[in-house]
Amino acid sequence: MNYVVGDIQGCYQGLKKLLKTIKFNSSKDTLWAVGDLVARGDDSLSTLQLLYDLEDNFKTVLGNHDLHLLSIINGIKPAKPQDKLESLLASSDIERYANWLRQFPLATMIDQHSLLAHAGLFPEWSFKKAIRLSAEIESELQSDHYAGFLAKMYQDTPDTWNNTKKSQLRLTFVVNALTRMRYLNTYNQLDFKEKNSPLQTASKFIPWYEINNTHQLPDQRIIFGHWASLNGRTNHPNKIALDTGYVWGGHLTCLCLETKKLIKIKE
Ligand SMILES: [Mn+2]
Repeated sequence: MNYVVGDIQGCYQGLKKLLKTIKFNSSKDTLWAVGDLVARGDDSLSTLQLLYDLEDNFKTVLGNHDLHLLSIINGIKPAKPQDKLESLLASSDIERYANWLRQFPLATMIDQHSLLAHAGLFPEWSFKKAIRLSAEIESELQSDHYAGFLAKMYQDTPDTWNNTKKSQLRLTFVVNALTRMRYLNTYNQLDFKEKNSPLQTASKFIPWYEINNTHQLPDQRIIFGHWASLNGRTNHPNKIALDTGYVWGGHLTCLCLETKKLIKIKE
């Protein structure tokens, strides 16, 4: 079976409980994650240990917190106390985890019809385009100069997509769209200030998944995390939100690709 789990964020006990609930068989099943494996939860170190030990039976896309961890490890960003990363950062295995994490993509196909990306799919992109753009980031992250790439990545602009510009700014937009996006305005500009659910938000902010993507085919679906305040609701059956805020006292949600069932656990 293939299972896709929402944002784990260092919630080791929750992850263990989920794997037990779905009777996860680490020699037969594959666990996919939407990213944000670490940060804010109680035990990011044990979480990474468990996932790392699943070897080829675990796959993920990277989220903003995962990239942030790589930046902390490389001295680009300070660790925030609320991320609770102290024991992970102090671990003698931290370099091994960093080198493991930076092999993962920002967007990937998990079956013929399903795209996985932490924040979602920018509405002007096809699935193929997202995969191609993710590959541009992968080659940066997997290079020897990846810390230099991370150092230049932190900014909110450009907020519009410019297809032709081959530059660091183009890569910054790709990272932001795939790992941080929630709302756009009517000009398809990314907005990073608003984090609430659409029910509590002014209508000038449009959730990315409400914008018609003319490239998305009827049989294609997008699976994403990152947005806990959605609590799994998009009202679009082919845009599947799996972050249901376990780390904030909500549920850890998991989709079984074969049975299409959602499994939810609570602390
Ligand atoms: Mn996130």
